[in-house]
Amino acid sequence: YVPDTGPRVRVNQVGYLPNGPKNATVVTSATDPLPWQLRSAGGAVVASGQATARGVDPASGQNVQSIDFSAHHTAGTGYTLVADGETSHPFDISGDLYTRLRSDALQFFYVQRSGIAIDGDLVGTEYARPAGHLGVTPNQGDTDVPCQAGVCDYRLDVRGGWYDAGDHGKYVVNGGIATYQLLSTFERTKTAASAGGGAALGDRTLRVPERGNGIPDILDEARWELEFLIRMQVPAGKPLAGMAHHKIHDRNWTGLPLAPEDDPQPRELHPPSTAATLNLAATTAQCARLYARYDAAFATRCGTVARTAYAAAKANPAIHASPTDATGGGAYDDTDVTDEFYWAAAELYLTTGEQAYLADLTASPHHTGDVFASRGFGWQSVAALGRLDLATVPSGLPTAERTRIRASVTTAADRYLAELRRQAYGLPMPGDPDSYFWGGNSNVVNNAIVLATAYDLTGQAGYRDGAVQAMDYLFGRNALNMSYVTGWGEQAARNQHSRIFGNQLDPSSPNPPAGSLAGGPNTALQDPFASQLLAGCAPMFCYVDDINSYSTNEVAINWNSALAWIASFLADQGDG
Ligand code: 9MR
Repeated sequence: YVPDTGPRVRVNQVGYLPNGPKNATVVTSATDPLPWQLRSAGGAVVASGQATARGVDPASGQNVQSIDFSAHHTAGTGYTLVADGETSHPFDISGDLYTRLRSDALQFFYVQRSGIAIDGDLVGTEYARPAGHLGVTPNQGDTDVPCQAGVCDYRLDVRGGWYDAGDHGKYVVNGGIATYQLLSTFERTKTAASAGGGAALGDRTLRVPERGNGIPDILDEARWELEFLIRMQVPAGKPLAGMAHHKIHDRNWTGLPLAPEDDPQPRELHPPSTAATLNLAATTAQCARLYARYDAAFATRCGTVARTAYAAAKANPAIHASPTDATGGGAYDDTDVTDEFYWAAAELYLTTGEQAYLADLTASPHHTGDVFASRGFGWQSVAALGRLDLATVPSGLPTAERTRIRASVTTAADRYLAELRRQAYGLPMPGDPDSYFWGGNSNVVNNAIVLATAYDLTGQAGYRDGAVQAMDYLFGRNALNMSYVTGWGEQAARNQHSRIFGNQLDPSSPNPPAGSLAGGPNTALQDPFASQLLAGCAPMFCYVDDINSYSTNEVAINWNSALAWIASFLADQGDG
């Protein structure tokens, strides 16, 4: 299988910020440096220079050269880059490049909502649908859901929240990191100089039904999930009270497409887990500090849940989800919850200032450990979430501690910058096969978030440029010449695996909305479609924009939450 990858000059198909870095990659057989030309929409040569030969790039298997045209600052649309007889896809140079990405990336969450009708007047009639999983036939949930056999003797109302990804499951550990990243997107606007106080993320910036209620829309969106996460807590008086059920999903896997309201499967609560409980504690602790000025009663409720969940996790520190519990939904298993404990203690400390939480986080191995792996962080390794908040959220941390914690962020950012310079395609991730895994695009973004946070902390332009340049890879500067964000770039992913967005299989079903991030290349080829089609692929080629390939081409809330965070950062950079 040889995909059509179009012109051999690979650019960020969305474009470049006028004063930002501008890099491209040429696939070529030439080993001597190639001349390049930047052309305006009218075809005039506006800049030219010589590429740098990079040899064979291990991640793609291609002989490549890189082009740096950062010195050209003039805004315009329809630029192309020409080298080796090839003309790139067109792109813009503009300070407004990412303004709309901020809301597009967040829009995904509204369309993924469970338990509420999606309003076509807000997001387009193709996305309008009745509420899913409110107990209306043929649905069998989520208002009165029993446990799996033998797990509990009660039923819970666990309506609401977001569908996790292309399936109809709802998982507390993945809801946790996604909620964290939305809340962090908002909190950053209060702490980072370049966010200008956050006016761009207010009430009426998103197309959500709550717009105009006096509360920033991103908090309304995050609350939709927080209310669900809180419902997953084991009620007082029951065994393991205060813990959170790990997940709720269908008894059996369903086919696709399948609109949520048409899902006939029985829904089941799966056992509580320590990891889920700590995700609940961490996000409700964030909630308690961020909603206080908008809805004091809700903030207080969150604070109570955070404390009870954290206490329950400490009393039950090793109840782990089973790796084999993966029928009808994903396992999201994890046997090391030291990072979840660190993250939850950090959030509780930042919210309450209480010494007991500081003592717990100080005693954690992650307190002084390096929490920034080269392959980024994700739902299973969340220590970085705590570390980033300890570095950025105002607190009573002793000065020396804060200095050390902030230095750990810039040290990691320095490593990601070095990696990005090593990579011929400019991404802040290593080029070995193991660095291309299920959902890895979000880990690329998460490393960009560390770079962006280093910029927020220091004001050093090199970190901002690194974060900006990392996005080039996602928007088309890659071996497939493909943007992984729907609606963004000439050649973009649009057939992501999803039961809701099934256009490839049923023309009456929509494609994912603009701003939806695909999981990305995965060398493990963990679905039958990809393993048959892509066997033997070089890492960057282990991806296909086909709805059947769930292990390379799914949408997911934890991937779009990373995109939403970095999109908001990018939008704030204006003509950076
Ligand atoms: O994102 C998850 C990835 O890290 C795991 O390797 C993979 C297999 O367990 O599962 C991914 O999460 C999926 C979940 O299990 C079910 N809903 C869809 C998620 C995205 O593909």
